Amino acid sequence: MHDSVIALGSNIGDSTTILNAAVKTLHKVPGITYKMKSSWYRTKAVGPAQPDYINGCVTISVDLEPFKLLEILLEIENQFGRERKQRWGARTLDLDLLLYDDFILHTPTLQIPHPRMTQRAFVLVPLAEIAPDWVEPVSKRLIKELVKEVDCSDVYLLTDN
Ligand code: PH2
Ligand code: MG
Ligand code: MG
Repeated sequence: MHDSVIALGSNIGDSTTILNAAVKTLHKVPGITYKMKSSWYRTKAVGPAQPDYINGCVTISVDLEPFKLLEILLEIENQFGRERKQRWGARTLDLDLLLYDDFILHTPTLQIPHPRMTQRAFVLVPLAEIAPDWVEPVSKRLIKELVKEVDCSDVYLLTDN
């Protein structure tokens, strides 16, 4: 079994409902054992102008290799009506494979750790809630240390978690 982290995001539709349903879907996938879920956060969009996101993270234990896990994540995104029109554009559901044990993988279709995770407060704030002592293998630094170095002022804990 391998430990992995998935980041979830949505900024089209009833985002909290979509994200909770996506977590339930992940839960049911053979080969995925769901471990912990962060709170949901409302976050200002990074990139082109678009509505605020709801973001969060889950930790899972997996019996699947990284490319198989990626394929499953893309299938679930499609199941929730994901359309790819613009890079970094608005979406009903985004599932990003952030971490997979301490693997470092650079391929055209999959990079682990997620290459921008160490700069993104909308990833690090929820992740620090559930995996503060995970070492990000490229920087070799703890999530709880990395989160101190990003501007978290646009990340708000949702009250109805
Ligand atoms: N995802 C993006 C682009 N910008 N901004 C926020 N706040 N949250 C996201 O999940 C997000 C984003 C592309 O994946
Ligand atoms: Mg993303
Ligand atoms: Mg994505």
